[in-house]
Order: sequence, then C-alpha cells, then structure tokens
Amino acid sequence: MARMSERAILPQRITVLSGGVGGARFLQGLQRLIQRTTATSQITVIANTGDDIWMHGLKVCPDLDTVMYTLGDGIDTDRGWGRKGETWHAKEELAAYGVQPDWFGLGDRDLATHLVRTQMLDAGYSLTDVTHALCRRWQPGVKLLPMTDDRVETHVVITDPDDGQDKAAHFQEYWIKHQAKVPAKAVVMIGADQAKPTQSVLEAISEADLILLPPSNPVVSVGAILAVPGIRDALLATKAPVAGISGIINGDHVRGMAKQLLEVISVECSAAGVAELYGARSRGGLLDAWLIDSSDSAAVNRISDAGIACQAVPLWMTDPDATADMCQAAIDLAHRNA
Ligand code: FO1
Repeated sequence: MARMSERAILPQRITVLSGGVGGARFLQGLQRLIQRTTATSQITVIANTGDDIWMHGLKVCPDLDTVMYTLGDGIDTDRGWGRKGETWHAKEELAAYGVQPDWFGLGDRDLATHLVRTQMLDAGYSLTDVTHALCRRWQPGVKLLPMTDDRVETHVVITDPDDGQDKAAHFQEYWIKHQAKVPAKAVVMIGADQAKPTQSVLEAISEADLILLPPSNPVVSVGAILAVPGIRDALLATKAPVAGISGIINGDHVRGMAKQLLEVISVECSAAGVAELYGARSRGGLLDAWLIDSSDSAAVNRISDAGIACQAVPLWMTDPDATADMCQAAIDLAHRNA
C-alpha cells in the first residue's frame, strides 16, 4: 500500500465508462475512496445502453438502472440488478395471459421506472433528460449519462437450441433466456453506426482529469460504448489519462459472460488479452494504465511490452473499501505514467 506521501491526490473530474453490475460495484468503491480521502472529486458515468430492450411496450435500460439503483441504495444486492424488496405480480399476470417473453424478470417496483421513462420518452424528452429526472429521486451522487440518446441494441447471433437454426437474439435473450450457454457466432450493436454521442458525453470525456474503464464486460459493455462513433476518437484526443481495471482474473470473468463473448471476437480471455484489445494510448489505443489481479502478475511484462503501464493488485471487489483501494492504485498508476 502506497504511503500517504506517494498517493496521488484524487483528480477533480473523473469520468467512468460503465456497464451494469460490475461497473456499479466499482463506482461504489470510487465513491468510498472520495469519501475517505475527503476529496471533492466529481464523478460522471457514461453508461452502456446497448443492453436496453423494449419489453411489453416499455423501455428498459438495465445498465443505467443498475448504476442508479446501486448508488441510490435501491438495488437488490443479492441479484445485483433490480429493486430490493421486489415483487413479481405483474410478471406473473402477464405469464397467466400467455404473454411472451416470460423469461424477463420484470419486477413490480422496477416497472414504475420503465413507466416513467417510457412516458417521458413519448413526451419527447431525451434519454439523457429522462435519466436526469429519474436520478432526482435516487440521488446516486454521480452524473449519470447514457452513451447516446439514439437507439442502440446489442444482439448476439446464436444457434437456436430449439431448431438448430442461426438467429439474431437480443442480448437479454442470450443472457437471461439462454444464460449464455448456446453457441454465439457474432455480436452486433444494432444502430450503433447511426448513433451519436451526446454533447454531455463528449464534454465528460474532453473535460475529464481522469478516465476509468471499470471491470465491465469489454465486448458488450465498454465495447458497446466504444462502438458509438466519436467516443473512441474523443478518448484518443482527451488530455485525461485513461486507466482500466481488468474484469478477467486468472483467465475467467468474475461474473457475466465475458469469456463467451471474447471468444466470439477471437480475443484471448485474459487480463493481457483485454489490455491488448483496448490497446496502448502511445500506439493509437486507449490505455495509459491497466490494473490486473495479483494472480495474473506474470502478465505484467507482456502488458508493459505492449506499451501500457501495468500493476498487479488484488482486484476482488469484496466490499467498497477493497474496491476503493483498487481505485487508488489505478489513479496512482495513471498519475505516475501520465
Ligand atoms: N438479469 C438476469 O439474469 N435475469 C433477469 O430476469 C433480469 C431482468 C432484469 C430486469 C431489469 C434490469 O434492469 C436488469 C435485469 N437483469 C436480469 C440484468 C441484466 O440482464 C444485466 O444486468 C445487464 O443487461 C447486463 O449487465
């Protein structure tokens, strides 16, 4: 652990590109770090919206809601998504009518969020405005921004186990109905090439003092954010150092389905493989610094040789203080190598 004197002071404006469960847990640790160092840093979250799905006529935004509920203390901590104290009567009633899909966990409390969001979208508000309005209730303590206000949906080309045919399934179907256990052949961000980053997103990148890539899924979470034209270029152009934290430990994802999806895009499922996917800033890529888990310390040289400053530290987000230590290590590493 670095002595106080070696510790970098926390940057003032920190921008985090986040997915859902892993990103939200990371953000809890970053908030804990700011609290315990009594810094006045401000966090802006650019959240993935590729997981979004229209469900029974309502717009559901899993990663925006998971960050909002987690930081607003409304999350069900066992599931990592959805509301604590949830009930499922509406879901049961829809199933009783034989309404499909019946595999999506639509909670009664969560339903209110989707109703408010859909009503506001129908009234002409942008997803950015809607998210801001929802956060007035939840007070997550961060500025929460969708990566774009345009429609982007991640689909996975799978071999349907029912008929052996290849088909494009919405990411949620691949993940929830099939539990990522069916063969996946491609990942496609539908609409990404026509989507635009919002002005708020571009400012959050260009005006940041530090940018963090949390241990979110590099293919469908961070990868979906990077698929929005203009965001990658903004990251290459910003003065802020970019530091990432590996979500792959000892050759496997901590949770989720990164292992399966990295295979789809032919990227090695390792801390080094993901670092090389993001690339070194000095060689046209994104990363100045990359934290890997202590168990992967043998990969430090390979990652450093790829032009990315690398350090091996404990990366298990067992509680906010452990995650805060990871964030401090990432900030120090970025600071030393900026
Ligand atoms: N994940 C599940 O594994 N099963 C579900 O039924 C489920 C429902 C759900 C509803 C709303 C929401 O915001 C998230 C939900 N998630 C569910 C999680 C979601 O699939 C993932 O969190 C992200 O899409 C991937 O990070």
